[in-house]
Amino acid sequence: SSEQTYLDLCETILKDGTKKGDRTGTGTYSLFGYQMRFNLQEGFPLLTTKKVPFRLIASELLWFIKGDTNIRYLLENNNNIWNEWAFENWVNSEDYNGPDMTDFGLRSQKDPEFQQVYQEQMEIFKKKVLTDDEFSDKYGDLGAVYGKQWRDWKTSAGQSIDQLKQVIHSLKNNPHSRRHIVSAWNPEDVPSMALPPCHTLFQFYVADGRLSCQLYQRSGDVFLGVPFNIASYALLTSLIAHECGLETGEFILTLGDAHIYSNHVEQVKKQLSRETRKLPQLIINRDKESIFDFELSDFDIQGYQPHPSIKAPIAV
Ligand code: DHF
Ligand code: TMP
Repeated sequence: SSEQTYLDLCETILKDGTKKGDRTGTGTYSLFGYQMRFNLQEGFPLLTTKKVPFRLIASELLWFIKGDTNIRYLLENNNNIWNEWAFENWVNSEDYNGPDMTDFGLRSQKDPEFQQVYQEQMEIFKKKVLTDDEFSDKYGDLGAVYGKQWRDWKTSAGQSIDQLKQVIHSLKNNPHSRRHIVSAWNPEDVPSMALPPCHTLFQFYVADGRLSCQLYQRSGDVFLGVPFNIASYALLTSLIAHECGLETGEFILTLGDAHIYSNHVEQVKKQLSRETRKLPQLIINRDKESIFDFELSDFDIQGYQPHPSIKAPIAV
Protein backbone atom coordinates (compact mmCIF):
# COMPACT_ATOMS: atom_id res chain seq x y z
CA SER A 1 0.00 0.00 0.00
CA SER A 2 0.95 3.70 -0.17
CA GLU A 3 1.88 3.51 3.50
CA GLN A 4 4.78 1.19 2.64
CA THR A 5 6.55 4.07 0.92
CA TYR A 6 6.60 5.92 4.26
CA LEU A 7 7.89 2.84 6.10
CA ASP A 8 10.56 2.43 3.40
CA LEU A 9 11.71 6.00 4.09
CA CYS A 10 12.03 5.24 7.81
CA GLU A 11 14.04 2.11 7.06
CA THR A 12 16.29 3.93 4.60
CA ILE A 13 17.07 6.67 7.12
CA LEU A 14 17.85 4.18 9.89
CA LYS A 15 20.09 2.21 7.51
CA ASP A 16 21.79 4.96 5.48
CA GLY A 17 21.09 8.24 7.31
CA THR A 18 24.02 10.44 8.29
CA LYS A 19 24.31 11.26 11.96
CA LYS A 20 23.91 15.00 12.03
CA GLY A 21 23.52 17.76 14.60
CA ASP A 22 20.58 20.14 14.30
CA ARG A 23 19.24 23.49 15.47
CA THR A 24 17.34 22.00 18.42
CA GLY A 25 20.38 20.25 19.93
CA THR A 26 18.65 16.86 19.79
CA GLY A 27 20.64 15.20 16.98
CA THR A 28 19.22 13.39 13.96
CA TYR A 29 19.79 10.67 11.36
CA SER A 30 19.25 12.42 8.09
CA LEU A 31 19.30 12.11 4.32
CA PHE A 32 18.74 14.69 1.61
CA GLY A 33 16.14 14.35 -1.15
CA TYR A 34 13.44 11.66 -1.04
CA GLN A 35 10.13 11.31 -2.86
CA MET A 36 6.96 9.47 -1.84
CA ARG A 37 3.80 8.98 -3.93
CA PHE A 38 0.36 8.40 -2.43
CA ASN A 39 -2.45 7.28 -4.73
CA LEU A 40 -5.48 9.00 -3.22
CA GLN A 41 -7.85 6.58 -4.98
CA GLU A 42 -6.47 3.80 -2.82
CA GLY A 43 -7.81 5.42 0.35
CA PHE A 44 -6.97 8.35 2.58
CA PRO A 45 -3.25 8.30 3.56
CA LEU A 46 -3.61 8.41 7.33
CA LEU A 47 -0.98 6.00 8.65
CA THR A 48 -2.32 2.78 10.15
CA THR A 49 0.95 1.57 11.75
CA LYS A 50 0.35 4.15 14.49
CA LYS A 51 -2.73 6.18 15.34
CA VAL A 52 -2.51 9.68 13.80
CA PRO A 53 -5.00 12.24 15.20
CA PHE A 54 -7.01 13.34 12.14
CA ARG A 55 -8.94 15.93 14.19
CA LEU A 56 -5.72 17.89 14.82
CA ILE A 57 -4.70 17.74 11.17
CA ALA A 58 -8.12 18.93 10.01
CA SER A 59 -8.30 21.86 12.42
CA GLU A 60 -4.74 22.93 11.55
CA LEU A 61 -5.60 22.86 7.83
CA LEU A 62 -8.80 24.91 8.39
CA TRP A 63 -6.66 27.39 10.31
CA PHE A 64 -4.30 27.74 7.32
CA ILE A 65 -7.24 28.07 4.91
CA LYS A 66 -8.74 30.84 7.06
CA GLY A 67 -5.46 32.72 6.76
CA ASP A 68 -5.13 32.67 10.53
CA THR A 69 -1.68 32.70 12.19
CA ASN A 70 -2.76 33.02 15.81
CA ILE A 71 -2.82 29.85 17.93
CA ARG A 72 -6.01 31.00 19.69
CA TYR A 73 -8.16 29.25 17.06
CA LEU A 74 -6.16 26.05 17.54
CA LEU A 75 -6.52 26.23 21.33
CA GLU A 76 -10.27 26.77 20.95
CA ASN A 77 -10.27 23.48 19.06
CA ASN A 78 -8.15 21.69 21.68
CA ASN A 79 -5.24 21.62 19.31
CA ASN A 80 -1.89 22.09 21.05
CA ILE A 81 0.52 21.32 18.21
CA TRP A 82 1.82 24.88 17.77
CA ASN A 83 1.97 25.97 21.43
CA GLU A 84 5.72 25.72 21.99
CA TRP A 85 6.58 28.13 19.17
CA ALA A 86 4.28 30.87 20.44
CA PHE A 87 5.26 30.22 24.07
CA GLU A 88 8.90 30.72 23.09
CA ASN A 89 8.18 34.31 22.00
CA TRP A 90 6.51 35.09 25.31
CA VAL A 91 9.18 33.64 27.63
CA ASN A 92 11.90 35.46 25.66
CA SER A 93 10.09 38.81 26.00
CA GLU A 94 10.31 41.56 28.60
CA ASP A 95 6.70 40.85 29.61
CA TYR A 96 7.65 37.45 31.01
CA ASN A 97 8.72 37.41 34.66
CA GLY A 98 8.12 33.79 35.71
CA PRO A 99 10.76 31.10 36.34
CA ASP A 100 13.63 30.77 33.88
CA MET A 101 12.52 28.98 30.70
CA THR A 102 15.84 28.89 28.83
CA ASP A 103 15.96 25.79 26.59
CA PHE A 104 12.56 24.64 27.91
CA GLY A 105 12.19 22.01 25.19
CA LEU A 106 15.33 20.06 25.98
CA ARG A 107 15.23 20.65 29.74
CA SER A 108 11.65 19.47 30.18
CA GLN A 109 12.62 16.11 28.65
CA LYS A 110 15.53 15.60 31.03
CA ASP A 111 14.36 17.14 34.29
CA PRO A 112 10.96 16.04 35.73
CA GLU A 113 10.98 18.85 38.29
CA PHE A 114 11.49 21.44 35.56
CA GLN A 115 8.87 19.67 33.42
CA GLN A 116 6.30 20.50 36.14
CA VAL A 117 7.31 24.17 36.33
CA TYR A 118 7.21 24.39 32.53
CA GLN A 119 3.75 22.80 32.34
CA GLU A 120 2.45 25.37 34.84
CA GLN A 121 3.77 28.27 32.77
CA MET A 122 2.36 26.70 29.60
CA GLU A 123 -1.09 26.49 31.21
CA ILE A 124 -0.88 30.16 32.22
CA PHE A 125 0.17 31.02 28.67
CA LYS A 126 -2.71 29.08 27.08
CA LYS A 127 -5.26 30.69 29.37
CA LYS A 128 -3.97 34.17 28.56
CA VAL A 129 -4.02 33.54 24.81
CA LEU A 130 -7.61 32.30 25.08
CA THR A 131 -8.97 35.07 27.29
CA ASP A 132 -6.81 38.20 26.93
CA ASP A 133 -7.16 39.80 23.46
CA GLU A 134 -4.20 42.11 23.79
CA PHE A 135 -1.94 39.32 25.04
CA SER A 136 -3.19 37.01 22.32
CA ASP A 137 -2.44 39.54 19.56
CA LYS A 138 1.05 39.97 20.92
CA TYR A 139 2.08 36.42 21.81
CA GLY A 140 -0.48 34.06 20.29
CA ASP A 141 0.59 35.06 16.81
CA LEU A 142 3.31 33.05 15.08
CA GLY A 143 4.15 35.79 12.56
CA ALA A 144 3.70 35.67 8.79
CA VAL A 145 3.48 31.85 8.63
CA TYR A 146 1.47 29.57 6.30
CA GLY A 147 -2.00 31.13 6.56
CA LYS A 148 -0.66 34.63 5.95
CA GLN A 149 1.38 33.67 2.88
CA TRP A 150 -1.39 31.50 1.39
CA ARG A 151 -4.14 34.12 1.72
CA ASP A 152 -2.49 37.51 2.14
CA TRP A 153 1.01 37.67 0.64
CA LYS A 154 2.08 41.32 0.82
CA THR A 155 3.59 42.76 -2.34
CA SER A 156 6.22 45.47 -2.53
CA ALA A 157 3.53 47.79 -3.94
CA GLY A 158 1.51 47.35 -0.74
CA GLN A 159 -1.10 45.01 -2.22
CA SER A 160 -2.19 41.58 -1.14
CA ILE A 161 -2.16 38.30 -3.09
CA ASP A 162 -4.59 35.51 -2.21
CA GLN A 163 -2.59 32.60 -3.60
CA LEU A 164 -5.14 29.99 -2.57
CA LYS A 165 -8.08 31.76 -4.26
CA GLN A 166 -5.96 32.35 -7.35
CA VAL A 167 -4.85 28.74 -7.67
CA ILE A 168 -8.43 27.46 -7.31
CA HIS A 169 -9.54 29.95 -9.94
CA SER A 170 -6.81 28.82 -12.31
CA LEU A 171 -7.61 25.13 -11.68
CA LYS A 172 -11.22 25.79 -12.67
CA ASN A 173 -10.50 28.00 -15.66
CA ASN A 174 -7.20 26.77 -17.01
CA PRO A 175 -6.71 23.25 -15.67
CA HIS A 176 -3.80 22.43 -17.97
CA SER A 177 -1.70 25.31 -16.73
CA ARG A 178 1.74 24.42 -15.41
CA ARG A 179 1.66 27.33 -13.02
CA HIS A 180 -0.70 26.11 -10.29
CA ILE A 181 1.67 27.04 -7.47
CA VAL A 182 1.33 28.26 -3.90
CA SER A 183 4.49 29.32 -2.05
CA ALA A 184 4.72 29.76 1.71
CA TRP A 185 8.41 30.62 1.46
CA ASN A 186 8.62 34.40 1.48
CA PRO A 187 12.29 35.35 1.97
CA GLU A 188 11.41 38.83 3.16
CA ASP A 189 9.22 37.46 5.98
CA VAL A 190 11.34 34.47 7.02
CA PRO A 191 13.20 36.34 9.78
CA SER A 192 9.91 37.35 11.46
CA MET A 193 8.44 33.83 11.60
CA ALA A 194 8.35 31.68 14.72
CA LEU A 195 9.39 28.76 12.51
CA PRO A 196 10.23 29.25 8.81
CA PRO A 197 7.80 27.16 6.73
CA CYS A 198 8.69 23.47 6.49
CA HIS A 199 6.16 22.80 3.76
CA THR A 200 7.44 25.48 1.47
CA LEU A 201 5.83 25.18 -1.96
CA PHE A 202 3.11 23.11 -3.61
CA GLN A 203 1.86 22.63 -7.14
CA PHE A 204 -1.35 21.16 -8.55
CA TYR A 205 -1.73 19.18 -11.76
CA VAL A 206 -4.86 18.11 -13.63
CA ALA A 207 -5.04 15.16 -16.04
CA ASP A 208 -7.86 12.76 -16.94
CA GLY A 209 -10.23 14.61 -14.61
CA ARG A 210 -7.98 14.01 -11.61
CA LEU A 211 -6.29 16.52 -9.36
CA SER A 212 -2.78 15.78 -8.11
CA CYS A 213 -0.58 17.77 -5.79
CA GLN A 214 3.15 17.81 -5.17
CA LEU A 215 4.70 19.43 -2.11
CA TYR A 216 8.30 20.43 -1.63
CA GLN A 217 9.07 20.14 2.09
CA ARG A 218 12.47 21.57 2.97
CA SER A 219 12.70 19.79 6.33
CA GLY A 220 10.80 16.74 7.56
CA ASP A 221 10.58 15.32 11.10
CA VAL A 222 9.79 11.90 9.71
CA PHE A 223 8.26 10.40 12.87
CA LEU A 224 6.13 13.33 14.15
CA GLY A 225 5.63 15.98 11.47
CA VAL A 226 5.60 14.02 8.20
CA PRO A 227 2.54 11.82 8.98
CA PHE A 228 0.64 15.06 9.66
CA ASN A 229 1.94 16.70 6.49
CA ILE A 230 0.91 13.74 4.30
CA ALA A 231 -2.64 13.70 5.67
CA SER A 232 -2.95 17.49 5.63
CA TYR A 233 -2.07 17.83 1.94
CA ALA A 234 -4.16 14.80 1.03
CA LEU A 235 -7.08 16.56 2.73
CA LEU A 236 -6.34 19.89 1.01
CA THR A 237 -6.13 18.15 -2.38
CA SER A 238 -9.42 16.32 -1.74
CA LEU A 239 -11.20 19.55 -0.73
CA ILE A 240 -9.96 21.45 -3.77
CA ALA A 241 -10.84 18.53 -6.07
CA HIS A 242 -14.33 18.56 -4.52
CA GLU A 243 -14.71 22.29 -5.20
CA CYS A 244 -13.40 21.99 -8.77
CA GLY A 245 -15.52 18.94 -9.67
CA LEU A 246 -12.45 16.73 -10.13
CA GLU A 247 -11.54 13.31 -8.80
CA THR A 248 -8.41 12.97 -6.70
CA GLY A 249 -5.18 11.73 -8.25
CA GLU A 250 -1.89 11.48 -6.38
CA PHE A 251 -0.21 13.33 -3.55
CA ILE A 252 3.54 13.46 -4.07
CA LEU A 253 5.77 14.50 -1.19
CA THR A 254 9.30 15.55 -2.02
CA LEU A 255 11.46 15.99 1.06
CA GLY A 256 14.68 18.02 1.42
CA ASP A 257 16.31 17.19 4.77
CA ALA A 258 14.45 14.04 5.83
CA HIS A 259 15.40 13.18 9.40
CA ILE A 260 14.61 10.97 12.35
CA TYR A 261 15.48 12.57 15.68
CA SER A 262 17.81 10.47 17.82
CA ASN A 263 15.13 10.27 20.54
CA HIS A 264 12.58 8.83 18.07
CA VAL A 265 14.60 5.82 16.93
CA GLU A 266 13.05 3.29 19.30
CA GLN A 267 9.55 4.50 18.43
CA VAL A 268 10.27 4.19 14.70
CA LYS A 269 11.57 0.64 15.16
CA LYS A 270 8.42 -0.27 17.03
CA GLN A 271 6.29 1.16 14.22
CA LEU A 272 8.30 -0.73 11.61
CA SER A 273 7.54 -4.02 13.39
CA ARG A 274 3.80 -3.56 12.71
CA GLU A 275 1.73 -4.73 9.71
CA THR A 276 -0.02 -2.08 7.61
CA ARG A 277 -3.83 -2.17 7.56
CA LYS A 278 -6.41 -1.00 5.04
CA LEU A 279 -6.41 2.80 4.59
CA PRO A 280 -9.54 4.68 5.76
CA GLN A 281 -11.89 6.75 3.59
CA LEU A 282 -12.40 10.51 3.73
CA ILE A 283 -16.05 11.63 3.74
CA ILE A 284 -16.80 15.22 2.68
CA ASN A 285 -20.13 17.01 3.19
CA ARG A 286 -21.50 17.19 -0.37
CA ASP A 287 -23.77 20.14 0.51
CA LYS A 288 -20.83 22.49 0.65
CA GLU A 289 -18.75 23.51 -2.32
CA SER A 290 -16.18 26.17 -1.51
CA ILE A 291 -13.20 25.18 0.60
CA PHE A 292 -13.58 28.56 2.33
CA ASP A 293 -16.92 27.44 3.81
CA PHE A 294 -15.81 24.16 5.35
CA GLU A 295 -15.88 23.53 9.08
CA LEU A 296 -14.54 20.67 11.14
CA SER A 297 -17.92 18.92 11.12
CA ASP A 298 -17.98 18.84 7.30
CA PHE A 299 -15.55 15.98 6.98
CA ASP A 300 -14.88 12.71 8.65
CA ILE A 301 -12.69 9.65 8.42
CA GLN A 302 -14.36 6.25 8.09
CA GLY A 303 -12.95 2.80 8.55
CA TYR A 304 -9.83 3.90 10.40
CA GLN A 305 -8.50 0.99 12.49
CA PRO A 306 -4.90 1.88 13.28
CA HIS A 307 -2.41 0.30 15.65
CA PRO A 308 -2.14 2.26 18.93
CA SER A 309 -0.45 5.68 19.01
CA ILE A 310 3.27 5.89 19.81
CA LYS A 311 4.38 8.87 21.90
CA ALA A 312 7.58 10.81 21.31
CA PRO A 313 8.98 14.15 22.53
CA ILE A 314 8.97 17.00 20.01
CA ALA A 315 12.20 18.94 19.35
CA VAL A 316 11.65 22.66 19.92
N1 DHF B 1 8.97 20.85 15.22
C1 DHF B 1 9.53 19.62 15.10
N2 DHF B 1 10.74 19.38 15.61
N3 DHF B 1 8.90 18.62 14.47
C2 DHF B 1 7.66 18.79 13.94
O1 DHF B 1 7.10 17.86 13.35
C3 DHF B 1 7.04 20.06 14.08
N4 DHF B 1 5.78 20.27 13.61
C4 DHF B 1 5.14 21.39 13.86
C5 DHF B 1 5.81 22.53 14.50
N5 DHF B 1 7.15 22.29 14.88
C6 DHF B 1 7.73 21.08 14.73
C7 DHF B 1 3.70 21.51 13.51
N6 DHF B 1 3.09 20.19 13.33
C8 DHF B 1 2.91 17.29 16.35
C9 DHF B 1 2.62 16.97 15.03
C10 DHF B 1 2.68 17.94 14.04
C11 DHF B 1 3.05 19.24 14.36
C12 DHF B 1 3.36 19.55 15.68
C13 DHF B 1 3.29 18.58 16.66
C14 DHF B 1 2.79 16.28 17.45
O2 DHF B 1 3.29 16.48 18.53
N7 DHF B 1 2.12 15.15 17.22
C15 DHF B 1 1.87 14.12 18.24
C16 DHF B 1 0.49 14.27 18.86
C17 DHF B 1 0.27 15.57 19.49
C18 DHF B 1 -1.01 15.65 20.28
O3 DHF B 1 -1.74 14.65 20.40
O4 DHF B 1 -1.28 16.75 20.79
C19 DHF B 1 1.88 12.75 17.56
O5 DHF B 1 2.12 11.77 18.30
O6 DHF B 1 1.63 12.67 16.36
P1 TMP C 1 14.03 23.53 11.19
O1 TMP C 1 13.37 24.86 10.95
O2 TMP C 1 15.33 23.67 11.91
O3 TMP C 1 14.10 22.69 9.95
O4 TMP C 1 13.10 22.75 12.24
C1 TMP C 1 11.78 22.42 11.95
C2 TMP C 1 11.48 21.03 12.43
O5 TMP C 1 10.08 20.81 12.36
C3 TMP C 1 12.09 19.94 11.58
O6 TMP C 1 12.35 18.80 12.40
C4 TMP C 1 10.96 19.59 10.61
C5 TMP C 1 9.75 19.74 11.47
N1 TMP C 1 8.46 20.01 10.83
C6 TMP C 1 7.85 19.06 10.04
O7 TMP C 1 8.38 17.97 9.82
N2 TMP C 1 6.64 19.35 9.50
C7 TMP C 1 6.00 20.52 9.72
O8 TMP C 1 4.89 20.73 9.22
C8 TMP C 1 6.62 21.50 10.53
C9 TMP C 1 5.97 22.79 10.78
C10 TMP C 1 7.84 21.20 11.06
